[in-house]
Amino acid sequence: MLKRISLLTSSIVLLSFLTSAQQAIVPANTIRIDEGDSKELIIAKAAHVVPSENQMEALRNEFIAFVHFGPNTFTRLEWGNGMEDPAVFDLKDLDTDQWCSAMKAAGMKMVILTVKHHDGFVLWQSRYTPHGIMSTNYRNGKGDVLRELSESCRKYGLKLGVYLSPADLHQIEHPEGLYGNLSNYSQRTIPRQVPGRPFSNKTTFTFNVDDYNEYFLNQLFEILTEYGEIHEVWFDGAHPKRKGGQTYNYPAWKKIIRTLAPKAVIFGREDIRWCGNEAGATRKTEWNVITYPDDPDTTSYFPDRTEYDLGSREMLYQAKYLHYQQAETNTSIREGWFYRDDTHQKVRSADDLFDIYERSVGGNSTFLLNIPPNREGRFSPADVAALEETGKRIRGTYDLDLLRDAEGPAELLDGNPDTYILLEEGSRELILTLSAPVKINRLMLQEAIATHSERVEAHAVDAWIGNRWQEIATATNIGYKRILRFPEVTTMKIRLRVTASRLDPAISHVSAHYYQTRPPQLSFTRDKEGMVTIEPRQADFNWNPHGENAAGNLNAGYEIFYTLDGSEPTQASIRYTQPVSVEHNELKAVSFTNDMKGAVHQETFGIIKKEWTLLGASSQQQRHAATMAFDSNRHTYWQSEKDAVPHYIAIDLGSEQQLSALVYTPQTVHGEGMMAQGILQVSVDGEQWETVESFLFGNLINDPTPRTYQFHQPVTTRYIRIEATGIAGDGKSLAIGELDFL
Ligand code: FUL
Repeated sequence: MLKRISLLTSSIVLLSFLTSAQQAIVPANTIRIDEGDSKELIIAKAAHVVPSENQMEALRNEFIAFVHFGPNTFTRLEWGNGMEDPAVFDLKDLDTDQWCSAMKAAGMKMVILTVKHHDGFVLWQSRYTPHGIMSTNYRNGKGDVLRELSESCRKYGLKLGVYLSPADLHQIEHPEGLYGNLSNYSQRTIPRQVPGRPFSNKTTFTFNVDDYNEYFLNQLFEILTEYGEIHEVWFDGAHPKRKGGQTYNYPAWKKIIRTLAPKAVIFGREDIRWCGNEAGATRKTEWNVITYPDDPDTTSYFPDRTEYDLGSREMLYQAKYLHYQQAETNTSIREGWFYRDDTHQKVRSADDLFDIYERSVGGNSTFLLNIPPNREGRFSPADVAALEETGKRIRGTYDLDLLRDAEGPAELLDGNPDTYILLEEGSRELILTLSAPVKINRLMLQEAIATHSERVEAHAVDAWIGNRWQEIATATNIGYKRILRFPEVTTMKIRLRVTASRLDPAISHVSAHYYQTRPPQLSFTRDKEGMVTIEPRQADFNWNPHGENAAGNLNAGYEIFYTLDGSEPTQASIRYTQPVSVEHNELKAVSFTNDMKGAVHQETFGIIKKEWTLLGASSQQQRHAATMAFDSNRHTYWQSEKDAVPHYIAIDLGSEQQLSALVYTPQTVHGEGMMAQGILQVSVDGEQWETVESFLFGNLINDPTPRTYQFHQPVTTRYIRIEATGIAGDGKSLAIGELDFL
């Protein structure tokens, strides 16, 4: 039987329909598992774990912006070292209105600014350090990016969040730096008063903390009290370096945030978790009710959760605490988190962004997309165009509900997330009937998670076609939102079947939509002989980013065209029929469905590796031979023996070549052996080596995508040697998925 329930009557009705296992359980953000709890009771408890009000608000934002800006924008590095001269931040103009207008056009609801990245440089007028915008020429040292952005946010109706990096290389490296300086813990008043710079907010706090925690708390006080309401505080788990056994006094940080920013959710701690990758992938089943070994309300330990089966029944059975902690799917619109240039740095297409939007927002997660401003203080035109087009497609698809005139339970169709239908065991089906046929290829489903948690474990949708029900889509959980994608059907009747559930699920929304399917996105693979295969993009991430509704089956009847001279491919270019031989030039390809053009995919290939031979390597592990570093297969990799330093590889290219850049592809199987730093040597005889370049790659552990290092000037050589001088996370062995030279 269906239960029609509105919010007002829900608690009364609820009580009368609860089974005995459920009766004792009160919905809460965290529920403890007690010794001896049966599996059934654990699942019943999980089905009562609900988001807090702030978490619910954050879920409803759906699509939000990240802005990485700072010295790295000017040095073109992913990670700075903390000892940059502040003058490198050579900002002359800043147009935060332009950022906000582009975000609004994309349909974003909030922006999170990196007010301090790992290099420790601050983008606001902090009282507590000179290492920041106050020591640059921008507005004669009086500039404040957070101030300008907060004003633009008010103007454009966007919420504001702050990223304040706990890792702080300036405070680590500077002789008087506070990070890990082994200072004593003592009672300190926050904020510390600075003569001539009074605060208008007179709240004070006293905490027992050391120098770095005091510094961090003072800065939190500034950014949470002087820039209007802050809606998210983002604590990055990444640490390029640590020092002095520095620990973080998280209970104090939390106290300050909860007091001064009562509407803020905290990322990287109990409210919001990292989805586990920086590639824009969401798990096929993304549960937000997850497990903790300690009470998340009092613990300070929040490790990154990268398990694929997070929140599964098997995981829940091991729990000590069950907690609602939603995933944020964070990725960048450009290669890397900071702006580098408009020529080499790839920008995601609207096809790609819309696809990530559907998989993340429609996969029980929030889409946090980074758009890094350029050195003119603006979003580059390509980024703006992609944002505008993505917003247009989201509105074009989801603003129109094709079931708006359907007959069926009003609670599902009224657009009110607080009304829902409770599906009891034995009748977990819903039918929606239209008076005229509609063409659809998307379905959006929501559960009433604020009151009933996430309960659906599996579901299927049927359409009435040719006088019978035909299954058109299946998926696992729903939670806050599930978007189902399927080949288009024309129908007058839709049926939702919940096929597995944790207690009775409360469905609050069903709508149907139509998206004009685009020609497929493409991918390239090149073999050792230099032959490139072009095909529709498959999951390039082992989390199967396309989920069960793989994009592949949505596309039919497309053609692929390509160019090798750098020009934009059209239907007049060469049609792709079989693998193409690509020397070291740029391949651009695009797919067309009739006259509709897909997103251009491009890649600059390095010299062909057919003639390469190994001259020598420091060591190699079993099954990970040094030759795997250049076998044109990024799934195999060279791994050196631990501590066999220096780790190096020397290669004979077979003939003299002119090289202008090195491309390092890390292995992606595990986080070990990332080449954070190295030198490049050349030789005339393969024996005597001369160093010609040294390179630095940041953020490889969280984002193990290929890195390109452009040489200061081209080198002509037959023999090349690469030596790692630094491994990420102080690793002891080196791994190389693939090496290429452009
Ligand atoms: C990572 C950082 O190391 C990157 O630089 C970036 O800020 C990203 C959002 O998080 O872990």
